[in-house]
Amino acid sequence: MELLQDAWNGILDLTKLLVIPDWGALIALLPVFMGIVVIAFVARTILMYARIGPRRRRPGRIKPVTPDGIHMPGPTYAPIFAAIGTFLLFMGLVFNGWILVLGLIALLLTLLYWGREGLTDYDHVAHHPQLEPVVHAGPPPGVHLPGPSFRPILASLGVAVLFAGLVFGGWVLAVGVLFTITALLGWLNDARKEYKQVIRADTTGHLENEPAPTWPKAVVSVFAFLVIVAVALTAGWFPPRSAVGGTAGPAGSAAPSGPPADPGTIEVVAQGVKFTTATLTAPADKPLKVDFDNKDPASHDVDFLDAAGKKVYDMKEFTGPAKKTFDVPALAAGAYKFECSIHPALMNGQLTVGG
Ligand SMILES: [Cu+2]
Repeated sequence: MELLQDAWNGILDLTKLLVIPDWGALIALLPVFMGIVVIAFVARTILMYARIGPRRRRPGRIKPVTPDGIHMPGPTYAPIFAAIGTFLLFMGLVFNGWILVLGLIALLLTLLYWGREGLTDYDHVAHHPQLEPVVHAGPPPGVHLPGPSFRPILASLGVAVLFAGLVFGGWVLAVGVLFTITALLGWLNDARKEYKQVIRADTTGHLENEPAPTWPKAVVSVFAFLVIVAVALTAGWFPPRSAVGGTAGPAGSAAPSGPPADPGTIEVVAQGVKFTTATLTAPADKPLKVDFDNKDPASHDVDFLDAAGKKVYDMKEFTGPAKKTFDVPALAAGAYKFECSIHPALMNGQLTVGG
């Protein structure tokens, strides 16, 4: 009797799992169920392909026939090599150092190889007497093509200045924005004129072509001038700017005349995306302060790197013109490098920590 009861309880426990499932646990298993469904689907697809008759699986090879007058370049490994070269180059951009050099060389070699393939192909075609030059008769009737335009070139010039402005800030950015907006508005205006012509053509049946544009000499000259002025202003080449920060600028080099600086304080000035000095000194084994005067309307910082290139001090960058003082933990005696992490190629120098 006892045995029967136990068996019955066992059956009830089992059915309980099915009748009152633990929903939380089931939902947690959902990804597993999804995985099973995907695996089942893939397995079914593989099975289907496996069961297709051999005739359909491997149709007879059709020899491609190129139409008359059309030349197709032969197969080449150049794109694959170029892809490998580009891959190495991008790895180099991430990891820097010798991988970058290797990537550059690899990409250059593969592109040269590709160029050679192209030239071989061209030579092959060039001596082909039957090939006629292709003459474009213009668009077929009923198709309207917009005329040539300098707007895309102007717009890309504007965007180039804009991006330079994003890096260097200040007036360059302002001119870049102005340039880009002007170019885009001009482009929009061209499109509006074109659209009006097409609408008119619907009633008159005659589509007048816009006259070909002349070289935009005036626009390019004005903007070239503005860009030069903006670069000069941002870099602080103009006398007015050094007159504004005047006493601070030259005084930086004549620091001894001011109050004697604490030996543990390092003074750094950034102006025109440059540090005003290439060498700094500091005492060893004592906490330091960095007085950083960022005179630029761009973001800069001052990081210290040891001889191995490891960052031993990482300042938080800030946008000028502004002056901030930072605490730096004590450094051991030795040669260090200081740089702006945003413009390391333009802003760097040697920091000597001596006993
Ligand atoms: Cu910087």
